[in-house]
Amino acid sequence: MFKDVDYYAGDPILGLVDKFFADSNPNKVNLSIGIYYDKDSKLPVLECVKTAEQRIADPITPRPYLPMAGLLGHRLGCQNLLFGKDAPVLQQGRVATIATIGGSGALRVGAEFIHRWFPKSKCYVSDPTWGNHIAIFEGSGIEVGSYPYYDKANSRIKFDEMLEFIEKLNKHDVVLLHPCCHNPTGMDLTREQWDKVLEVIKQRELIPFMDIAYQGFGEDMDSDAYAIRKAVDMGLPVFVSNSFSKNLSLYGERVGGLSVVCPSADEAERVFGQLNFVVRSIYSSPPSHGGHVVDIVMNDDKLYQQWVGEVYGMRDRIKAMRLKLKSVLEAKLPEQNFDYITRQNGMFSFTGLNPEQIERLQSDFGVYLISNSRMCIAGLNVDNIDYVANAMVEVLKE
Ligand code: KET
Repeated sequence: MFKDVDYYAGDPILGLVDKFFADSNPNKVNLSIGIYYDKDSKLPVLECVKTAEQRIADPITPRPYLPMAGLLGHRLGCQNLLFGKDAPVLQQGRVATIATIGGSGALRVGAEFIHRWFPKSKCYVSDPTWGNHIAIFEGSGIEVGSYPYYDKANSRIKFDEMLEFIEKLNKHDVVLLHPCCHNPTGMDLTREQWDKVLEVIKQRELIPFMDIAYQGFGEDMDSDAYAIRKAVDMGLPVFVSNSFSKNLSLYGERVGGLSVVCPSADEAERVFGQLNFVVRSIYSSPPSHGGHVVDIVMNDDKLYQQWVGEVYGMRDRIKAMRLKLKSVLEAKLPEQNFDYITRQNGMFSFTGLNPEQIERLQSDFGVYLISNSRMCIAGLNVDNIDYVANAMVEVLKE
């Protein structure tokens, strides 16, 4: 009966994690998936999350279904974080926000909504982008194309080409953007460049879809949301998918949000209703545990401040690892340029290593990078960084 069902080739990121765990090399280092590990290679449980968990556990309360849109406190937490606490757009009731199953769920619900209400729209993602962007939008029946973004040979953003490409898109086409910590390149637009891109988006009446999965890991919570807030200030309609997987270290709880900024409160109400309908028809309502954690941390001033501090601690450790990796590589291969490592933001470094070099890192050293040459810097620590740097030197020196 299922003989015609194709085998699944596996996911390029999640498949590599399985391979890593099956590897018997005692020195192996996982620099594949975008997960932050602490200085001891452990997945951290944030202190603010521990406090929230204690509040949830004592006393243990019944678990009714949540509303389709999730907990109000979760939704408000997303809004304040993305748009700023006192943002006029929030006071005007122009943002429709639902809690979602991670950033992935937000993207999918947004894509389903777009497919239903803007059936002619195509979606354009950066070349390269997080691979699942393409699968999620195509899975919703949307045609996906890509806009020029990164010049691998010169480790720079192809800004002029990007702008020129976007200028030719059709009304209501979707442009998927990474407001901070671009995945996989780590190379972000400057504020000046954002202003220009958003101006073209406005002129062409395109739909910006901002996917923010690393807020707080770039510069700071507010600066990382620059593109989102600027688009709002310019009066654009905006879709924002946000993830708490990384910045709350709550990967398995699947917490995120989808916000749609609308021209009026009435439109926001309509959109909110249709987002609820999409949710109802896919998974009905989100799970409650992670939602309660988000609600508690985002809406308790003390815990919120503690959280921000903890995110900046993760951010700073990643930045320190970038500096260290760069200095070790420069010392050993002085004729090569490693400036790109500290010019990139967030968890990832796009190393530009070729497929053979990536394969050798894996087979000879147990060092796992994604096949597109992306390295998760958040997997480095003082104990493994010299080993990784030396392995890189070995594959780079030929
Ligand atoms: N957007 C981006 C840009 C992103 O990098 C991820 C996850 C997500 C959305 C999904 O977020 P979540 O809340 O987990 O649904 N990226 C890492 C993990 C993965 O591939 O699933 C990664 O790139 O390694």
